[in-house]
Amino acid sequence: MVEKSFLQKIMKSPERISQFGFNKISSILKDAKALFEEESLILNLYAPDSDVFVIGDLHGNLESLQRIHAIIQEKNPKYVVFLGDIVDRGSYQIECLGFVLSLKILEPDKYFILRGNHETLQMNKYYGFYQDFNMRFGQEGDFTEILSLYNLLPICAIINDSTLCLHGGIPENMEILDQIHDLKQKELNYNPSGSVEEGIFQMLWNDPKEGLSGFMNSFRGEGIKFFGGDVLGKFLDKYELKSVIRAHEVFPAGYKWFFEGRLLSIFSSSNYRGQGSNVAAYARIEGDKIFTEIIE
Ligand SMILES: [Mn+2]
Repeated sequence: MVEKSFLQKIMKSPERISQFGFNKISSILKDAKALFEEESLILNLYAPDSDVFVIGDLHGNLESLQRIHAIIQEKNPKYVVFLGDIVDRGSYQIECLGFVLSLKILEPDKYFILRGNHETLQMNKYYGFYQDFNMRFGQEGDFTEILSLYNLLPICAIINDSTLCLHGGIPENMEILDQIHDLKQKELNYNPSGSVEEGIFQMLWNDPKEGLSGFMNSFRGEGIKFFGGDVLGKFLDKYELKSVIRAHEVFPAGYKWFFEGRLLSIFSSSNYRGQGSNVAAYARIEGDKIFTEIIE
């Protein structure tokens, strides 16, 4: 077990995390994995009388994460759900991952971390976390410990039996929530059409598109789809849900509503495409209602 005082030190000065060496990171990963092993791929969280915060992509933006943390300290929601894409791209990737995992270990019943499309080896090799990690920890670093953590992360969370939270969107495989209900872990290396893996893959990658009926191929790559309001409606009806909160796309205001308020897209890393390009936002759930909050 990693000492609480060490986790608190990381929360206080996360920029120092890689100075402590990989052994310390490894002990954090181990403790976090023990917690994720207890969670299913679908989380069910109930907080009818208090707030739930939902946080979008961070992509190594430590400043945004620290601002969010200050707001959490002040407002004290019952649960905080991160929608994934903690790493890649930004300057403080291992710092953000270490910070978020420290939150989880210190308060496991308050903080929940879902998997994003960047919580995979392929994306980390393409967008920098793999190289950044190896540069910082050299020979002693073992990236497989990061990958095994990814495979334990939940895919979605249902808040108050009403709001589905996930990174990307609705998959073509409408049975997916029934199929993954009792699963605790899933490697995402193989995704033939119609499989559970393909369904999860699309939940991490798909994007909403106004005016579209059904699904259509996305420019993002093979197997990735846009989904329209009609299929979102079918999915919500099937599982008796009211709305979706997702991340995965940046908007200047930090958020965007789709499909007459049935889907909210949020992004929690500010200045993602350079200074002034976007503000960061998060979602606040109160019962079955969703509000957007700006971080700065
Ligand atoms: Mn993403």
